[in-house]
Amino acid sequence: MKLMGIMLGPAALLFLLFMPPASAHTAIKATLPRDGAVLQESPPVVEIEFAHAARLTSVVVSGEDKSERRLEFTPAGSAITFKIPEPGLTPGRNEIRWKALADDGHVINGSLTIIVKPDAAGTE
Ligand SMILES: [Cu+2]
Repeated sequence: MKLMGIMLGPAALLFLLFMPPASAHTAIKATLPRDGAVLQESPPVVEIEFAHAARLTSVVVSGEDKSERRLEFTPAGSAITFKIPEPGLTPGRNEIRWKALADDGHVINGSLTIIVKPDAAGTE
């Protein structure tokens, strides 16, 4: 019986793909109120602070009824900290989703959740 050895060529070398460093763009450093905060009422302002300058391009909020509402924010240009005045959060769970353009040109996005106690007075 003849053994027909099949010689596999030397294993193909794996070349590492060039990966841009993850630190090139920015990320959220802090928000106010913080993600997951439980409040008695909608906050007068929501602040988003990035680790590096970015340009916020879109902020939307969806509440318990899942309908999306676009929120205004300042400033319009590149900044570290953005303010969303009078977000008008509704009782229950509010998910605020943001998109931004980092200074390295990457689109970044994220969300934070703020819960307004459903039994808060003065809601309609
Ligand atoms: Cu980047």
